[in-house]
Amino acid sequence: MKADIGLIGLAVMGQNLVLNMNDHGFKVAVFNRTTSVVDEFLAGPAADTEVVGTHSLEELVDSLSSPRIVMLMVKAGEVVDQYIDKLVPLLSAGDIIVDGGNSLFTDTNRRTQALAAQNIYYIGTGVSGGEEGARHGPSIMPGGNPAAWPTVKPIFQAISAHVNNDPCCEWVGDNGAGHYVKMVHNGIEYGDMQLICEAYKLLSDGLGLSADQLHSIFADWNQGVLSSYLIEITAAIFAYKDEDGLPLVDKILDTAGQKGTGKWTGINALDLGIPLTLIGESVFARCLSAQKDERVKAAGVLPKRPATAFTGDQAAMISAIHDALYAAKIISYAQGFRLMREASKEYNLSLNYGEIALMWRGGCIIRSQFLNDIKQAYDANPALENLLLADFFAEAMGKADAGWRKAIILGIEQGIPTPAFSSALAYYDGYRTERLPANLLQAQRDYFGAHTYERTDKPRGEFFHTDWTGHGGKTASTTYTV
Ligand code: NBP
Repeated sequence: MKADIGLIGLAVMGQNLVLNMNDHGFKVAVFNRTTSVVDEFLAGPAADTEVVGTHSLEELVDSLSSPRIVMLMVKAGEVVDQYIDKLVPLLSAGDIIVDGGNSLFTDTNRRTQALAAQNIYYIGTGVSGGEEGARHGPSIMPGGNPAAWPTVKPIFQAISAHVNNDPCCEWVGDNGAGHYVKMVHNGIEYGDMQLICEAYKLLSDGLGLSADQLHSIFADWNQGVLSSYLIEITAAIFAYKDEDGLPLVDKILDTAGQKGTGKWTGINALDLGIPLTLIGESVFARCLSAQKDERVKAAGVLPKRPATAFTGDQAAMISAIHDALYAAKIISYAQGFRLMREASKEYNLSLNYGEIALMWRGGCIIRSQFLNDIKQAYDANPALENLLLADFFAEAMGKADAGWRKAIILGIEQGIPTPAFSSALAYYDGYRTERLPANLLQAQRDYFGAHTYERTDKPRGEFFHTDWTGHGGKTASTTYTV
């Protein structure tokens, strides 16, 4: 019997997805560039399964039932193009190539269109949940050529995570939509992690709490509105002791790595002109952490941070830090969904925000209770401009406001950096300000560059230029928005 699907790339994600598919009754043929990995996989984790090993792409393609589905789980970038070039001559019209790696959505746009012209259907799908998710149920975000979806759907929805029997996998949209949504998911993941790290630093350095105390606080927070996979693993990390009985987290070097999806999200937000400040700060916070040697040097050169020990009500401050984390998290998702709204318009992705929240509710790294609230907000109003305008979130922001500010003040007083908490607050305060100081900014632009301005006492769209110095010209610059 021929295999239902072929998978190329037997690293951690590929191997676990194959075993997951096998568990759900699908017959999978596998290939890997280093073919010894195929043999090791069959002799090891895939022993006693239906998995078929192959040692060439020809053999892989021949082993598949028609229409053939070949899924790539390889390093994103050129490697994907190289495999596509090798596979196309071996495939027939109507066959399907799926890229499950973290590809840039513009690459997926290009590949979907180029392959459609050759009658090969292409799907670019986000797969989230890491090793554990891939093995037992990831969140899967497919987009690309919709003609391929009915063939792939039974496999993907069977192996994905489920919440209340709903699969965390639904068709996201055309072309690079799946990879776009996965990119924003990863950006939000950067934000969630940075927010937790800022809460950690305020609790440990600001309030002087131990890892065991932090474990209890995060375990407690995991029972409430912050309940999520990342809070859960954070609680577990604080409880984990090294061989000498001391918390392992204290011995880990403070230099963060990154693979690029957070940066892509930030770049795209700049391209689309959408404030995505929290994710941006989270990417930059990782960059600053990576400058370890320079920071150590600066710590010796610059004045020490203010040594004001906390003397207030500790329980109240812990609660304030909780509120800061919750409010800033709402801002992060509001910004992320606002970005997707713009992208949906700009790239014709027809994104369904409620479905996206549903897909992220289980299986993936940012899975949380909170995504139910987002789903409900979009169910109530699919055209919602910004999550902050939904009653539920507007009310939540009102309740968290005071604590959020107190937590940031603690950081400011003690010199503990809270870039994500603070930039989120700046966005919030800006978003609900009717009159920002951009009137002055427009005056400056008109003063030095004759860039013109609109007036509060004239209709929108009418532009004025003033000769501010009395010796400027009357010619205005062209008015356009970048
Ligand atoms: P890696 O991203 O480490 O990729 C390893 C695979 O790529 C191996 O099969 C390797 O073959 C193959 N490969 C490389 Br590297 N260079 C190649 C080349 N020049 N030609 C052919 N094959 C090449 O594996 P992963 O962590 O399992 O991730 C797979 C994809 O899924 C990536 O796009 C990743 O970003 C994405 N992803 C990863 C995670 C995660 O938690 N790890 C989560 C979600 C998505 P070899 O064995 O011959 O070297």
